Amino acid sequence: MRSRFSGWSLLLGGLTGQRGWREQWRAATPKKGYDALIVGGGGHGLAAAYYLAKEHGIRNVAVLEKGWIGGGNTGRNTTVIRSNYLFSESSSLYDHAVKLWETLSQELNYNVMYSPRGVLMLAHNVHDCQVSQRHIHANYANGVDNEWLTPAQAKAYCPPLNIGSELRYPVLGGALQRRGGTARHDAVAWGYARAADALGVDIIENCEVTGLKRDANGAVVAVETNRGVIESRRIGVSAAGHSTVVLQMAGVRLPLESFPLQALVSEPVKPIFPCVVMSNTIHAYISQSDKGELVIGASTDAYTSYTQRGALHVSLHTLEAVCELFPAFRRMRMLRNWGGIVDVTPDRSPIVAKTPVPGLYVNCGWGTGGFKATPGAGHLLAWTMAHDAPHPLNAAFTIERFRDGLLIDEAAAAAVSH
Ligand code: FAD
Ligand code: PYC
Repeated sequence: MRSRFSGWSLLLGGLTGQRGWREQWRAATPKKGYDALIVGGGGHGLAAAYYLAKEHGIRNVAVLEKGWIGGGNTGRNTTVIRSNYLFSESSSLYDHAVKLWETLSQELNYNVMYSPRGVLMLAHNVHDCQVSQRHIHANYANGVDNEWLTPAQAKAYCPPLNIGSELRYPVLGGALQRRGGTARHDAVAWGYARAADALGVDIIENCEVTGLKRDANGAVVAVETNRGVIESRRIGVSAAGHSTVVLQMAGVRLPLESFPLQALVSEPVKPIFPCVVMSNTIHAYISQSDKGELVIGASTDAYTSYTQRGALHVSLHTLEAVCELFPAFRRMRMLRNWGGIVDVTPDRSPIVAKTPVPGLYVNCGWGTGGFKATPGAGHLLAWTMAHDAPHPLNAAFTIERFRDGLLIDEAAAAAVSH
């Protein structure tokens, strides 16, 4: 064990805002070279480093993070976990992650508070009902749980839900994935970071990658950073929201756009909300955290941006929808709101793949839905980097699918309107 800190110091540091454990990460001075580098210290990048060390014996690894670990989308999302996607490629990919979630706390010896409390996706019109049924049948065929609830059954599952006929968008039913749920986002970053560190991985914060160096054959050989040049012939980029910027450093163009996505939390209250409810049609999703806050998310802003904030009217629109669906929450006060930057592909499916540049790999394009994928994305990126070839589960999620027209169109399953 080489771990430089205990779980308690991580937890207390995070909760109290003390910088103690972060100082210790920063103390990890980059070495001249590594067997593998990961650009981006979000959950995906940290998980990839952990699995490289744990499952592939590649331990001379560094994670380079321009800010602090988990400070990107990993620490900004609403933690919805589910695998009820339409196409076989997608539901297999996301279900791989759900299976890893089920034992992740034991795997990392760190409580990530995975809570399979059920994700209920509401239907408000005939189109929604048909799309939901199609997903349910497709999921059933792929061995992924998903079931139809009538309005009365939905109300029984989630008592605060208003199923009255006076609603502008009445609840006509919903698709319930019982294995879906939530987890604690910062614990996921810390759990992977601590476990990777214990296996010898260097986690280097305040280290922004500003360039990618290539040899005469075009292969990557190093990254340029604000802390100097760091050599490696195996580099995985997992820099959600900024993937195009980093890949462009090696001349690789990605079909991605970056959008703000916002969320907010209420004042904490006693347990009142038993599950996760999502409504794509009226742009709201809601759950309750273990601290008691209602966790509420909106749709993406309409414009591209790298600012980690969004327009207020988008959140207000979401709150109107929440108040209509859950009238009991009308008088609650909101504590804080924030935004993240998500990178979105034309087919709303991710890219986890080799790039045309030898030694360079990318994990991106998870859009509004990559938190749920964290263990799976890290696992598959590590596999792809270790074998210089994709795992069967991410074989379809290439960059070339956009050239070849082999899209995996999950716009409806994304569940958050883009
Ligand atoms: P991040 O955590 O963003 O990590 C990428 C890291 O790369 C960042 O820390 C960044 O600082 C770093 N980086 C960038 N450029 C560089 C560079 N040049 N050098 C070094 N480091 C760099 N998904 C769900 O499944 N369920 C949800 O409920 C959900 N809700 C969401 C709600 C909101 C408001 C937002 C914003 C997102 C939501 N998502 C959700 C999406 C999810 O958060 C992301 O898909 C996921 O967290 C991506 O994880 P990551 O580790 O790839 O990215
Ligand atoms: O992908 O389930 C999801 C999601 C919920 C909120 C944002 N994304």
